[in-house]
Amino acid sequence: MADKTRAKLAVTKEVLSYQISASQKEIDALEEAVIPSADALCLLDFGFSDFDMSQIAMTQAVVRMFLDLNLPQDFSVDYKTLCQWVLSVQKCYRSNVVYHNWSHALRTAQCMFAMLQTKELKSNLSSLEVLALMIASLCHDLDHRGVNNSYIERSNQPLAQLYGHSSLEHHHYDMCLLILNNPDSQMLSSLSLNEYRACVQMIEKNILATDLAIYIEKRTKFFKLAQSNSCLWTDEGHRELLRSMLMTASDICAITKPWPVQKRIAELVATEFYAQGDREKYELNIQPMHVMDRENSTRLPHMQVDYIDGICSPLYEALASICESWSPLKEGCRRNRKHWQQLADGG
Ligand code: 5BB
Ligand code: ZN
Repeated sequence: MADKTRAKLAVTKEVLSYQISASQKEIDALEEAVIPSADALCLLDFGFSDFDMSQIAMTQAVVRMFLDLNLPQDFSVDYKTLCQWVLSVQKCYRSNVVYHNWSHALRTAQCMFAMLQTKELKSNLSSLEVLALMIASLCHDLDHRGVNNSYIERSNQPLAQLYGHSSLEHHHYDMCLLILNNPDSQMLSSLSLNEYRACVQMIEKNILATDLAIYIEKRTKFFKLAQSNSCLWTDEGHRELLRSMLMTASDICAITKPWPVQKRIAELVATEFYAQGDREKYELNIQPMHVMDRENSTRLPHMQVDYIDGICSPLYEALASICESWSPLKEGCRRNRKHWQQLADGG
């Protein structure tokens, strides 16, 4: 048997053992609940944080975002199916993973929602694009194991043999489709075949775009486009590029949050990184990357400054130049850089 077939079987077997539907009790509770408004849940606020939210409020927040974007109406999604889909997605995030868990998924979807509710995107994106962006942002890290692609490749897991690159992101997309094809949570069942194809194709591209390596590859073109002030909306290639950048901007939005929130999330990222570093040292007997080695934990503020300068700021600056309403993201990032720089300087 070819290696690839063997790998596919191993991954499929693992995935088939998952119980992806929520319990009837949870489904009834969400379906019968009165969903608070976007204002009450702070869903339009770029400073949104889920730290004080209950599990049930978090699922209600997702339902509220879909309702306010008119998605159930536009695509004839019945309410029960929407509720079951949200609960299944929540269930397929691992709660023992400290950063890449359901909270991160919700924060990503909320940032996407807040961006989608600005007039530039409201008037220029199609309803189908909005649907694909919301599904992708909530599903983009499904079944994350708290380790990165490099670990998966080096530990020789079946997942690494399936796809040549972006192993994890391909898996997140596969999980997303698994949930969308499950009879209980078939949100896209009323779409025409053409709409369905276009939608899952966009979802796939959106999820794959959250691989940081892909972002680095694509961003130069986007920055040039943003600088040139040329029209983004007429060319499908440009639209796809913008959708990718919106995905990354939402994925890394923790860096734009009020300082206490940013500090807490950075500690979660560090905890996950060091856990991977420990596994590399003690299970794989290899020297972990600098950022994943807990020996370097005093360098964390420095690393965050480098992360902001190298990855985050350029993106939020380009986005703010396209849409003034997104400048709070840029400003939040700038404020956090000051805090990290101060800590790096020993204050
Ligand atoms: C990011 C790219 N990586 C392959 C090497 C390290 N860099 S980094 O120097 O920009 C960097 C980013 C270093 C340390 C970091 O966190 C230390 C706790 C971070 C960092 N990344 N900080 C954050 O607050 C966040 Br949020 C992130 C994103 C974490 C998820 C990224 C997972 C992508 C896997 C390739
Ligand atoms: Zn993510």
